[in-house]
Amino acid sequence: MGPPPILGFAVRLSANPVAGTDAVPPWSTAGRAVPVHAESRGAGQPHWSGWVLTGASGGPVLACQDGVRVLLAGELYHRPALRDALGETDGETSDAELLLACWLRYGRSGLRLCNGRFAAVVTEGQAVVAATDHAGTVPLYLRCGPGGVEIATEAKTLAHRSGGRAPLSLAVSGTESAPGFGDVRRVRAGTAVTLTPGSTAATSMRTWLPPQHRVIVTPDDAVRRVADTLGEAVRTRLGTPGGAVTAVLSGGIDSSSVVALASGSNRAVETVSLGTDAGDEFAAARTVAEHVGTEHHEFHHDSANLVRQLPWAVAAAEITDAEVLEYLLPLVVLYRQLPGDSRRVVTGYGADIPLGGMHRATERLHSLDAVIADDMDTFDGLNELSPVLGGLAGHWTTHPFWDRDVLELLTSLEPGLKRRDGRDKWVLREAVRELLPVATVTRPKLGIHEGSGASGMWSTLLRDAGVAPDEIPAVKDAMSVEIHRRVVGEQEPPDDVYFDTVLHGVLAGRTSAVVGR
Ligand code: IOT
Ligand code: MG
Repeated sequence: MGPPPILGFAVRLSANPVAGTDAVPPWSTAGRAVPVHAESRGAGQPHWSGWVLTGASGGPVLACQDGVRVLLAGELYHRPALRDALGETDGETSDAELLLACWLRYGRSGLRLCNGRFAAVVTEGQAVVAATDHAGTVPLYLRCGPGGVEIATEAKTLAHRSGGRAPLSLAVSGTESAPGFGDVRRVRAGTAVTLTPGSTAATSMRTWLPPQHRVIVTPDDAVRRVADTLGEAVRTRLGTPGGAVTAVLSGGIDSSSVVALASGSNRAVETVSLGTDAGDEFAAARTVAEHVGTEHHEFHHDSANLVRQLPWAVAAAEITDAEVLEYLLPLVVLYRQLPGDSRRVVTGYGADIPLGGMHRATERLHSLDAVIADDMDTFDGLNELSPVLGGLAGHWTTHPFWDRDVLELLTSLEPGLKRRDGRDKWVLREAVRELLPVATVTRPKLGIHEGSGASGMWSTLLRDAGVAPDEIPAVKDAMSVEIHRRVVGEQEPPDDVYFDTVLHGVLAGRTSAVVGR
């Protein structure tokens, strides 16, 4: 199994039937667009229209029963347990059908049961519910208007339709305004928003919150729990038995753990690493690939050319945060370079957030936990785990460290299990010690933006254009905002947006702002 049946959607739910079908939305995800159309069956039920993006072939787009309709992009990861709880005996049930069964039994609360990587729309009676998974790993956007409510997995498909309309100043419960648009709202992580077409009134329900408490368990117990929970999360992300899996491997402890656990499931795993003239981690990745026995490939890239692909990263992530874009850019470049399409890709992304891995200089435990709590409070909206990052090259990515059970466990472990014996991410390193070479288990963290030279090269290009060192962060931010305006707001193809043109435009704007002051 490669990608799941549905990768994304842009649908409209309206009180009155909609004539005809709009043009295919300008999404970045590669896939086949299939129209969705479902007429109301009375009782004020909304009409559905719009498009879904399919990866694999076949299958109905909407799951329907007893007046409830479910659209689900992405996938669930605890199907056997969910099937048991629902008394489902049919092993072939699709994830949309499982969510439907869950809804019929538990109502909206059924969303609280789901551990997956998904965005969903459910209609029942007059109500329209837009829901994200626990961590909002499939971004979900909506816009309410007099004609109904539009819901989509890419903001640009809604910006496309706003046609310069004045922003509505409404604050829909459970949503935040999406960067760059007045009237497009992003559904928060772990949230289900209930709306009625034609009305701006909404209610929201949280389906998950990051744990605030910390648990004390013995080191042995913690190590065992991490090994079991992470092993299960990797196993459930590998797709159908025998299917091919690709892992993006840096040779750091996070991605190496995923590779070792994936290979342990009797699975042929292909590992891929990206490096540039400005830096690479090839030797570390090769050590792991040889130890575990994967088919391994290295992708060499020119660092200046890598940075010039920034518009692709902005189009995929739909964010304006330059620091986060530096993390995502090398991955987007790597996904675009992978031969073939429809790969199932596992990553080690996100492990550093609950384990405090980005804060290796933080000496004292009490501040380690403070930064972990802060990172767990602020991830929402950064879209670091968005499927569009790989989806623009036709691949489906999934992130075992942000599995609901793994994330909850790692976040809640007391910080002394994360920093221990002078080592960061101690509990994870111990959990996979037997599976990996000693050099990998003890290897200090190197961020992807450092390892690939992406952030250094972006700075170099700015310095070469005359930007003073203390101005670099502000110029990176301004460039990100301008690229976002063009590729998301105006839906320009990323290849039509030149890095150097944007840079010179930003610098000219800054000069005139200073002169005009
Ligand atoms: P890093 O942890 O270095 O990389 C994330 C994942 O990208 C790795 O686990 C690996 O699967 C893949 N990867 C990294 N480098 C390469 C490479 N050269 N070739 C192939 N694959 C590679 C930033 C970071 O340091 O990435 N990510 C942090 C979180 C950032 C902070 N965000 C936040 N506070 N909201 C992380 O937790 O992964
Ligand atoms: Mg990492």
